[in-house]
Amino acid sequence: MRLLVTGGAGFIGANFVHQTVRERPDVDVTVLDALTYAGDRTSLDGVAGSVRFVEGSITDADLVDGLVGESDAVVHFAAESHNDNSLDDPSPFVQTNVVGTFTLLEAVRRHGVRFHHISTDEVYGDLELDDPAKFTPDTPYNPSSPYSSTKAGSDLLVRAWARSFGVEATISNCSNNYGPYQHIEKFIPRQITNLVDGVRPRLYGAGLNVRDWIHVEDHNAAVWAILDGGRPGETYLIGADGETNNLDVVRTLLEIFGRDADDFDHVADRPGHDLRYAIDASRLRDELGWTPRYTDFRAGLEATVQWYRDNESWWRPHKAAVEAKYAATGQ
Ligand code: NAD
Ligand code: TDX
Repeated sequence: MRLLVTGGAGFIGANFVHQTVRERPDVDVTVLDALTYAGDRTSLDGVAGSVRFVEGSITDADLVDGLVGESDAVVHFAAESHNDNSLDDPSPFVQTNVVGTFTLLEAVRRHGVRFHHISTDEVYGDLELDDPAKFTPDTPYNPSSPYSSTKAGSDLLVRAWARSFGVEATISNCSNNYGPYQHIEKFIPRQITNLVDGVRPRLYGAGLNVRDWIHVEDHNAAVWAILDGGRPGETYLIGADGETNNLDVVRTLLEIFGRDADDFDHVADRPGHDLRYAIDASRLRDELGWTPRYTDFRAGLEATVQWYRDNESWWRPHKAAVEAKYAATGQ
């Protein structure tokens, strides 16, 4: 199988490429990545000999057409992915997430290529803290931020191309990922690298917002289950029943670092901050037999802390600039 992976130099995409090279030696992987601030070619160093890397944008129709024409399937991770950045400047979010996905869809339509679209639970908006409900594939779309609205737009394009043009497409909407190679602008690696530097973690608002954490390896195993057995036109929700509020995540990290439980700061809240996400992954579990392997969140966090300790050269060059940007918004 010839597989085109967009965004393969980013967090989840790079982990997907590592997992694929490790577990699927019959798959011939090409990565298409624009190497934005979020892409890092060194994240693929361990698999460089087994993967073809093409630097370019998913909005480049000619480049995309050529690469899709040489592929049997496309897994589409590439995106602008950070909510806080989308509040500062939504423009690249519209370009990459909406126009880029459209560009890929037109190419897979022309060439009759299987397409899997990676998306987020944030397209469903948020839930109340005391609501027993979780997101299901039937939950109405209700995105809050420029990021989640452009992801919602891209999902709807995929649904329309599947229905109107018969494109063989599947969609997955996953909850918050953690693990190696995550950009240090994101919550967990930001706090881990703060703690490595002896800096107090930064909690937006009261810290009661809930995220449904899943290890990136479990997300990517689910993506492979969908590629192998997913029904065209279908949406699969991916989550591992990992609901935890941000305060508890920070307290667990402080404990891992041997610091006092109150050794953190509350900072300015995110405008429009979604309260709670929660995934019902029954379809994925029942139809495709997927189960998560990383069910001990604390053990997963300890391993992730160790990864950031062992790979300081990967993140250190970006730390000062990331923190300077947050400081400008009081975060
Ligand atoms: P990331 O920001 O770490 O990586 C994104 C990658 O896409 C980078 O390598 C970047 O260079 C590349 N890219 C950006 N614009 C591009 C363009 N125009 N052309 C080609 N490449 C481009 O993101 P991530 O956290 O790995 O997220 C990957 C996907 O998973 C996204 O679609 C995101 O919406 C989705 N998702 C993420 C999470 C999460 O918790 N991180 C959860 C659910 C879904
Ligand atoms: O310093 C921080 N302090 C803090 O309290 C940061 C960076 C974040 N937060 C909070 C905001 C959120 O409630 O932590 C939570 C997680 O924040 P992010 O890591 O920015 O993730 P989130 O906004 O939930 O979105 C993530 O999950 C869904 C990914 O970035 C998205 O790409 C994905 O779609």
